Amino acid sequence: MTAKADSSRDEDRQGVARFSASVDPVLLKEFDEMTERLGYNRSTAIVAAMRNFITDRVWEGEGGEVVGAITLLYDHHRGDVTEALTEIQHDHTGEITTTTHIHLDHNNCLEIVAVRGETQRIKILAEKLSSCRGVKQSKIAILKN
Ligand code: NI
Repeated sequence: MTAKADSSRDEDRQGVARFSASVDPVLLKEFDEMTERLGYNRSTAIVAAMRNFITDRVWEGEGGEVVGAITLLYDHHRGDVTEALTEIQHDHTGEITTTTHIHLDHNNCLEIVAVRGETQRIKILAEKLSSCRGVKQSKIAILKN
């Protein structure tokens, strides 16, 4: 996936900046289908995505203490994912306040890892958990404490 905004902006209209971007056409098709399904136009959806990106990532660049949750969906039959996730969590007892495990169905598990700690440590933990082989989806929701 590549998304690259270039610097050619047209700010003729008061309060509106225009820009062009290069994206994977398959991604653009998916994006347009989703925006249409949700009843947005492309500009409104891009604005929402930009705001979410800023809100979701602002904590990463600021340092200090953060709090939040790392949510993971995985199939516990796949490889040693359960053991790997447990191992990672045992290496981060200083940052993890609670872990809730929900057996969703025969295969799938949902794990919500509540965290509190220094930005860089949380970033490392979130990266390790979400990139663990066997994790199908992950969502990192971190807030500035
Ligand atoms: Ni389970």
